[in-house]
Amino acid sequence: MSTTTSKKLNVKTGMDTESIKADILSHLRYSLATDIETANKKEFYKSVVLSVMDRLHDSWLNTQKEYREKKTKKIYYISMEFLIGRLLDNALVNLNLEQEFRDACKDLGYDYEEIRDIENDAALGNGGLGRLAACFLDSMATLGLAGFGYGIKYDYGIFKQKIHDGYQIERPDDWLRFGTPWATTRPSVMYPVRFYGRSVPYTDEDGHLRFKWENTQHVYALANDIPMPGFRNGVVNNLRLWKATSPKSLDLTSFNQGEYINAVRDIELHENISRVLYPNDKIFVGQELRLKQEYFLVSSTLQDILREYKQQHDDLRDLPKYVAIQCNDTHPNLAVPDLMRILMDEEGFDWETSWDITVKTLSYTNHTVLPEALEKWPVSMLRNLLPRHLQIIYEINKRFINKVHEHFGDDVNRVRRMSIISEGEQPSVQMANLGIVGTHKVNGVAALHTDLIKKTIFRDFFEMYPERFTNKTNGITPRRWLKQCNKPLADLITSEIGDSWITHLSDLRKLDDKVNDKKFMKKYSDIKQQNKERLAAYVKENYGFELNTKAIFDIQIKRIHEYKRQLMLAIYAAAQYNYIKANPDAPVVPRTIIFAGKAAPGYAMAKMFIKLINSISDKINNDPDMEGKLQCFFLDNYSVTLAEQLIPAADVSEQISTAGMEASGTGNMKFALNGAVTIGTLDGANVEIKEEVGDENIIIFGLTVEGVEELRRSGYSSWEYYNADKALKQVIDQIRDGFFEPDHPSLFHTITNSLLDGNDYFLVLADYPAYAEAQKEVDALYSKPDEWFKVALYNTARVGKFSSDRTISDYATDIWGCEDQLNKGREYQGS
Ligand code: CGF
Repeated sequence: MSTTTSKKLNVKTGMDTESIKADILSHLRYSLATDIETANKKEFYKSVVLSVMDRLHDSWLNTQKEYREKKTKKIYYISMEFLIGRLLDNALVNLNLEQEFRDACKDLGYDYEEIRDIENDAALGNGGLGRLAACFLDSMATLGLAGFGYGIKYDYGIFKQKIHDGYQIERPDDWLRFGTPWATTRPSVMYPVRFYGRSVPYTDEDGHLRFKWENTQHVYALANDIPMPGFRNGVVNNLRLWKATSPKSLDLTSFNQGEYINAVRDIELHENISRVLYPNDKIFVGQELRLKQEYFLVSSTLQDILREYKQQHDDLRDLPKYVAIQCNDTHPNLAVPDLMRILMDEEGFDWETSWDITVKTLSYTNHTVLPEALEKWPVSMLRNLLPRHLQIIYEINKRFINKVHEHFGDDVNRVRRMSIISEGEQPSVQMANLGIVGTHKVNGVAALHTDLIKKTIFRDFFEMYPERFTNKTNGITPRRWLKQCNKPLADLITSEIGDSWITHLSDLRKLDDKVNDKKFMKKYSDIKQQNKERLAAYVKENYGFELNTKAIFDIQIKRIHEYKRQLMLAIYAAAQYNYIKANPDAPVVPRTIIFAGKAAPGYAMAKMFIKLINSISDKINNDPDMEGKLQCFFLDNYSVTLAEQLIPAADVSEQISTAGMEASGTGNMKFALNGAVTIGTLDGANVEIKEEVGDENIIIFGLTVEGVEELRRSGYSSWEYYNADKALKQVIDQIRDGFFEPDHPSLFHTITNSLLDGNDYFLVLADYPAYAEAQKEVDALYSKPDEWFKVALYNTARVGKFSSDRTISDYATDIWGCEDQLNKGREYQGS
């Protein structure tokens, strides 16, 4: 199958090595004006990607055409974050062209791995929320759903983290410095996004009171499209990322010198909207630029959706039949008033009709119960920036409060809790409340989390609208998180049970039978060892550290946050150090503890944790008594690409959040799939992982959600725990007294104060004794390799539920009303 797509470039979209080579050479010459003799690696990488794009374009266009012709219901996933990482491997895996491209690179004198490593991660996200969105795009395409991502093309993604003298330093992530060959700019798809102005009442021809949003300022949103191929099914969906551009280009003749400079500066200001991703995870900061970004995303996306809709359908009242819009967290929840505004002010519908369409079309995902993460925009800011929207929000609230009265009677406190507008000194719009009232489905991201939101933060709403609440346990794409990142394991599995698991992850259950197959188990454990060695080589090359590959690789990678309790693992590392020092001849199971993760730049405590981990690491790694027994490292600049190296090499997965605080987690799923044993609390999706793998195959410790509540209620005193556990007390004293930082003995007082005088809100001390016991269980199990690898294999075999294909099928069925699109024969069935 080789068709000529562009005569000028003489590019052929053949699937064989020879035509791929021809295309790479052709792109070097005709797209990049260089040649194989003079090109550098970056240019070679670019022409490789352009050659991949050639092979995607036909399917990309055909997929869209098919959706149009069949009037397929479209799913729009709106998210401020898409943490897509690198795309080359993923595209080649999904196109089934890995070998051909490898061979082509080799024949042209390049090593594929080296070329792949040229690609900057598209790090347009903070963590779980953005990575989830990326996994969902992969699954929607793989399941053949007409699913489109909508986000922002930030010039700067999540900051680059450097460690200097043990401290986190942030550097801009200039990922677009040399452009990205994956994105196609579409000058024909550009929309004005309006801000400021005022809402002006008028009476229409039928005598109805209506409103116009006037005197606005605007910027343009310009579409940049990135193809999202499904796994070997010919489907290519689209991720549309908006870039802010100025309303008009400069007319040089009309400016004198001063005006010219000001005008250029204005362009800068407009374009600032898509300049940088906010690096805050789970903390609401409330800056106007962020609000602008959110509306910029919502407004451009809704304009795009409705323009497309109108090209295919006549009646906007059918919108919910053909369109489902999922808001990823509250960030896109301005879609509620914006869709209302468009339907009423621009399309002339009355309130009731507009409301009916809006609620039925939209749905919203909640990702956290942490109150500090919930968005509350000051009314004053909205009044200035989006006056018409604020007016609509007030009207929504008025009508809603009437309903609350009808439903619950005159319960003033309840009304206050449920109101979309909070009262107080600075009244604000509670975006979660707006999302619940203005959409037809609200979902949590793990069973426990969904139960919690029903019982706690959204309890009143659940009592009023029980049918709106639903659980959709998160998932991960098996393509990236097994097939791609752990090729040796993927190949072994395929050789044993075939490759249907790639799209039907539950088929991995067939591996259950292999636990008694010695030959297989040998191969399985060898692969873990190989992966550890691969990681060691990577860490040596990139960080200069020497990992002990005979040790347990014990890994905690995630954002640095007090509730995730990196501190607990750091205390454990220090306690092990003390133990080895005090018992130099005692046998120990060697451990290599690895941390990675970024702290929000303004989160002082999290940044102090990083420094502490580095100080403890220095102490351990520089002490000859620890050799062969204990190591501890903090790897800087955690990214999707680094995760792809770390996860396949992990023996132990640290999932140790305070129960009730981690909504789901998705790293926990990736580790388990790759055969790491979880040490964790009964929090988030750990609960469901335990159900799937079996109690014997996961190491659970510590307080449950109820235990946490009970302990807090009955009067927790961290001092008691401190005094009761000698090893724990010793470490806390050392941290407090400067043992790990002799030149600045009081450096870590903020940490020890929060643990003791601050009464340890995250219950590190309360859980520590159980954690230390659980770590002993890890040691004991690891000392019996046969047992260990059985447990590991049960993890690989039994976590099929956590495929994002399952998650997306659940959304399609229960929220988006497009289950008919599933299993349309487009999906890959395995060879
Ligand atoms: O979303 C998170 C993640 N850290 O971004 N929250 N947010 N926002 C949760 O904390 C995780 O538990 C969850 O897995 C993830 C995706 O739903």
